[in-house]
Amino acid sequence: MHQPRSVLVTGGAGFIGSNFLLALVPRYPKVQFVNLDLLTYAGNLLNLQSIEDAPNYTFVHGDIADADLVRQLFDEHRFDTVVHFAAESHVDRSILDPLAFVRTNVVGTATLLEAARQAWGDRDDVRFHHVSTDEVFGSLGDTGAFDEATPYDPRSPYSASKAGSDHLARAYHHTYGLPVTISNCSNNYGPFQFPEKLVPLVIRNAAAGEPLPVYGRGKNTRDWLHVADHVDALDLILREGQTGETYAIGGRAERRNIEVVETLADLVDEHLGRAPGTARDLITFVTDRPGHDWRYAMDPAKIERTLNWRPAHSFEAGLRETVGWYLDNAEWLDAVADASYRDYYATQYDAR
Ligand code: NAD
Ligand code: TDX
Repeated sequence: MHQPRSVLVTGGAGFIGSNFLLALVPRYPKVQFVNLDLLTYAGNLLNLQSIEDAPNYTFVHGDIADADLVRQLFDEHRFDTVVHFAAESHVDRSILDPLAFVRTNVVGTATLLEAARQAWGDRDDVRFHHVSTDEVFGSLGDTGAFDEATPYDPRSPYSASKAGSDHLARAYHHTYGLPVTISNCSNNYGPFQFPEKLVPLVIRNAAAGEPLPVYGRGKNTRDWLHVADHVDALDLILREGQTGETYAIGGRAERRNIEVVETLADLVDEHLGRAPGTARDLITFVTDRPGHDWRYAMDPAKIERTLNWRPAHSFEAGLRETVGWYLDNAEWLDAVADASYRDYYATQYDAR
C-alpha cells in the first residue's frame, strides 16, 4: 500500500489531469499536489477554478522536457509520487505535426523519469505512474480485445510516441528498479475535454447548427469510459497497484462512431427542446483520417479482479450527463474554442 504525501501531477490543466485534480485535491486534504503544465492549446486554468485556492494545491507553468525545472521541483517539493498525464494527445494533430509529439511524449517522459531516478535513488516508498492509451496496441478487427499481454503495434505518430514513452517507463523499472506503474486506458469522455475530440466537438457543433463530421463511413469502433471512472482507477492504482505492473482500463462500452454521433445529436436536440432529428440532419461524412485504426476494445479483467475497480457510469447515463454539462457550460466552450482552435478546425476541413 502506497501513501502519497507530495504528488507531482503533469498535464493537470488538460482534460483527464484536471478531472483528476478536481477529484483528488478535495478527497485528500493532507496530500500536497503540484500541477506542472505548459498550458498548450489543450491546457486551461479555467478547468481548475474550483481548487485554485486550495491549501494543498500549487500550479507551476512549465515544460516537462525542461530538465532543470523538473529537477528543481523535485528538490523543492520532495515528491514521493508522480502522476504523468502531460502529452500531446490528439491523433489528427500528430498527423500534421509529429515532431511535437516526439518532443513532449518521448523526450518529456524521459526527462521526468530521469529526474525521478536522480531524486529517488533506490527508494521503494515512492511511485511513478505513467498514464497511457489503448492505441499503443494497434487496431483490432471485428472481434477480440486488448489486454496487458497484447504486443505493441502503434500505427499513428501519436500512438508511436505514447508507445515510446511506455517503453521508457518500463525500461526505468527493469534497469534501475524505479517503482513504476503504467495504465493503458480506452477513449475517455466527460467534462473539460477540448472540443477537437469527437464527443465535445459533436456536442458543440450540434448546438451551433454546424456540420457533424464523421470520418469514413462512421463504422470505426471505440470503447468509451467516463473520465471520473478513469480517475478512480488511477487513484486505486497509485495506492494499491503493484510496481512493475501494467493495468488495462476500459468501460466495456464499445460503440461505432456513427452510433455515438447519432446519440449525441438526439441528446442535444432533447436538451435544447428542438424537434427530434434536427441535429442528425447535420451529420456529414468526410474524408477518412489517414491510417484510421478500425477498432479498439479493452479487457479490464485484471484491474477488476486485483483492485476491485468497477466503472460507476453506464455509457448512456454518462453521455446524457456530459451533454448537459457542455450545454450548461457554453462559456467554457467559447473560452477554449478561441482563434487558434478556429484556425486548426479550418485547416482540418480544407484538407478534406
Ligand atoms: P489533453 O490534451 O487534454 O491535456 C494534455 C495536457 O498536457 C494539457 O494541459 C497541456 O497543456 C499539457 N502539456 C502538453 N505538453 C506539455 C509539456 N511539454 N509540458 C507540460 N505540460 C504539457 O490530454 P488528455 O486527454 O487529458 O490526456 C492525458 C493523458 O492521458 C495523455 O497522456 C493521453 O495520452 C492519455 N490518455 C488519454 C485518453 C483520452 O481519451 N483522452 C485515453 C487514454 C489515455
Ligand atoms: O471529427 C471527428 N470525426 C470522427 O469521425 C473526430 C474528431 C473523430 N472522429 C472519429 C475518429 C475516431 O475513430 O471518432 C473516433 C474518436 O476520435 P477522437 O476523439 O479523435 O479520439 P481517438 O482518435 O480515438 O483517440 C482518443 O482516445 C485515445 C484520444 O484522443 C487519445 O488521446 C486517447 O489516447
